[in-house]
Amino acid sequence: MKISDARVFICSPGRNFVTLKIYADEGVYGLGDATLNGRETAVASCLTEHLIPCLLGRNPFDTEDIWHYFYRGGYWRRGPVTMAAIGAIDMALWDIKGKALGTPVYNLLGGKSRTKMLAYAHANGADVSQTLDAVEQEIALGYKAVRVQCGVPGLAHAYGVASGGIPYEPASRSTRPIEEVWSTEKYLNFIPALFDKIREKFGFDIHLLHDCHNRLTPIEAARLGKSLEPHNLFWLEDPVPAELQEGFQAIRRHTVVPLAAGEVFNTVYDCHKLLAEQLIDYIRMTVSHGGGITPLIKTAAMAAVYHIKTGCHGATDMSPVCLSAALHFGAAINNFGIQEHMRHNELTREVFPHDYSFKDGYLLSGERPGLGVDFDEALAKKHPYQRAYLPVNRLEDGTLFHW
Ligand code: GCO
Ligand code: MG
Repeated sequence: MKISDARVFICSPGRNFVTLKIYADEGVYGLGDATLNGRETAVASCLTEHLIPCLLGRNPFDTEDIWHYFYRGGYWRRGPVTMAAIGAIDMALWDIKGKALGTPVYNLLGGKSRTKMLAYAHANGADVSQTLDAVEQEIALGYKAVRVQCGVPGLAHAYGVASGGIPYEPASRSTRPIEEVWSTEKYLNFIPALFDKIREKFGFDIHLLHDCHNRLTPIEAARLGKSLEPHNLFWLEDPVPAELQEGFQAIRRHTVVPLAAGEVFNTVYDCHKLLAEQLIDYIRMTVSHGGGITPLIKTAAMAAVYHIKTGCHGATDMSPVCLSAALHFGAAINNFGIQEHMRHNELTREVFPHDYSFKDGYLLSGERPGLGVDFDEALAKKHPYQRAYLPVNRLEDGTLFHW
């Protein structure tokens, strides 16, 4: 079998997606998700200008060698743009393999380690009462795990909070990034009381998660973790920016709150210390930004040595192709932990028809050969790419801060 062609599509059915379609000479094609929120055309150009020309003529079954050819063979290694491009190629090749062999991808990764994957939903509101309602709605939909984010009194915007009843994603289609204003003091004074109210209303049978979105220092994160200990969080996510892996040591010294990190990691070298020193409990890399199924299987194996489970990133900027790949990966590995589930809108679901499904708090990978996702090119064409930006964050005195 040979790769005969590969094409990149950028569409915007409500938000931008970059999709790679690789064609093999026996009429089989595979799909990969190359979306990098706010940097879509950079990945598209990396693929079309640099990687695809070296892919043509290769045997799509050689996923291991092709991955190393692009990772190790490219002198300029790593980085989100390159790794999202390599990740899309790898995903599409596994899709081709599955289709050519007539079996779902999980069968090629070790078969089923479980029948269903625990999923967490998003509940967010501008204030406590809206947030409590949002948690109630997600529980009513069947979720057993809910990530909770809430507006912070005194701040116009808080990370993860929707405005006007729409999901807080996607990035804004403004000419420049929106600027938000942040106060760690206001946030830290507010969050413990929020979780008091949630536990009071919903009890301890529901898993609760919370994302700090990189905004704390290690000692601030330790203080928050300690104050949330009575609430048995499933995890506290991205308490500090993980560029400094050692930054987690101080948090660990002071609190037993489970920690999750890794949605912005692109290779195992972004987290090898976090894993080997047991500084986190869940690794959040996912298939697209983590460079594909091929490296993620190995990262998960390394994590398993240290009792660390997976918790793949699954915001709507992972297209259904990536979510499906994450579910096949999650079905196959032993140390699956949880899967983020931010529901795609109706139009996205039409552009990417798929056979994975949600039932009673769990996601089920489909049974179709390959990844079980298709791409409606004609419909995608009707929704062309529009430049969009993630926000920029400043402190109240104007200092540029992490978003
Ligand atoms: C999450 C993430 C997202 C990111 C988004 C950026 O936990 O799902 O933090 O909300 O901000 O994926 O593109
Ligand atoms: Mg996050």
